[in-house]
Amino acid sequence: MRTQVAIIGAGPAGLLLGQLLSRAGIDNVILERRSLDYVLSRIRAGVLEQGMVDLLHEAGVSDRLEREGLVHDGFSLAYHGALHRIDLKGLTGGRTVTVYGQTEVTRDLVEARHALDRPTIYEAQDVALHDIDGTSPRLTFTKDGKAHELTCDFIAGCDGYHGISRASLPETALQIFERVYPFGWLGLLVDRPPASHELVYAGHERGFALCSMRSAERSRYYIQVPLEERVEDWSDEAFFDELRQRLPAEVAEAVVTGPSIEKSIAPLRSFVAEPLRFGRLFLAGDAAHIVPPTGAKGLNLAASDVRYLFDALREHYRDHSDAGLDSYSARALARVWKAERFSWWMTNLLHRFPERDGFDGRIQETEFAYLTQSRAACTALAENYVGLPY
Ligand code: RFL
Ligand code: PHB
Repeated sequence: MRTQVAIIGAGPAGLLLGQLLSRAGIDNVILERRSLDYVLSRIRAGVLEQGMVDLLHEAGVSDRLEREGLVHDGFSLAYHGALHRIDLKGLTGGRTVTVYGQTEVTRDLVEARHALDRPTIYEAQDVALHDIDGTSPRLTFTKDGKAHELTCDFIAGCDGYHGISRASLPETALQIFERVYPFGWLGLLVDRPPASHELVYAGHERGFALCSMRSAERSRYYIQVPLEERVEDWSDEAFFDELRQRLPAEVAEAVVTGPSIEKSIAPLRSFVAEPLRFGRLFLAGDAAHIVPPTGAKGLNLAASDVRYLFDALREHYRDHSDAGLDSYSARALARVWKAERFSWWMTNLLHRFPERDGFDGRIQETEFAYLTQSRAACTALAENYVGLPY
């Protein structure tokens, strides 16, 4: 088998890159380790920046998003019971975010790929990368017990944090920057109307809590939990009890409980591997970087990487210029690091850190007080939350 761009991973990064390439007439094949059902059932992020919405539009996959996505003009921060609204639209000259689940983005991209009849090989096992330094890199894999080989011009490593692309590189080729946080988020999805029509991010002495949503009838809630916690030990009642204790009274009273349809724990991590290019392999999305979910940036960063990588590949094939490929890593990383900084900052603002002392606590309180009193501070928060320009 031969293609122009071999994409590893059918998450949002791989599917979006595939869609943009296919529409530009650039041949591509996606290899995915999991089954289609598994890919479509993953519950993850929910907030899209305008830049990502625009890119989905350019990729021709925004019809349902435009119908069903909820445009949010602002969100609230709560701290020890006090609520403070961040007017995203007012503070950023009219910019907003759109609440639309990653699961839906993935479904739209899978359907669009199917409509274009482009190949995705699901349940591709033992994917291995070869000759990434040469002009004709190859991937080998097995499918249904049979060995296959895929030759290509370029490999896009869109296979997430636990993928094979980054792991195939010699350790000396990479510089790793990492921060592991001593807690995770326990998330719960429920078919009940959200507690508030906008998101509420709450800092509390019992720990962080977040009220989010997927639609007017489906809510997504998160609470900070210690890393050792097991999801089996959290009944829905215990979850809602803890959630309410961390929210301001008016929000807590509006939480409508119900049986969970999904419940899982995600650890929090900041991570960047540099650079994003090795010969003919390009890393994009979670394969190269992770942010804690507090700033709602993980999915959006996958989209901005894909924006830069797609432009670079199109330039290569259409304009016969490699300038974009040569600058891909530096361009993408410049934006990645700004989102890393913001996500780290917002995580620090709102979480309870077990090892922290009184000084740290006062600094956190003061950071929140400053936000409630300074339009400049809120503007800095808002411009990062809606997404810095590509
Ligand atoms: P993905 O979505 O992880 O997709 C990677 C795909 O690659 C496949 N794969 C392989 N395929 C072939 N061969 C191999 N050896 C392979 N190894 C892996 C995987 O099966 C998968 O299909 O990465 P991508 O496309 O870069 O997209 C990034 C986003 O998914 C991610 O940034 C966000 O979802 C992060 N994230 C969240 N971000 C938010 O902004 N808000 C959230 O609430 C939020 N919650 C989450 C999250 C990530 C989580 N992870 C990674 C476990 C919750 C979780 C649990
Ligand atoms: C979500 O709805 O899953 C969500 C929203 C905002 C975040 C993180 C997750 O910051």
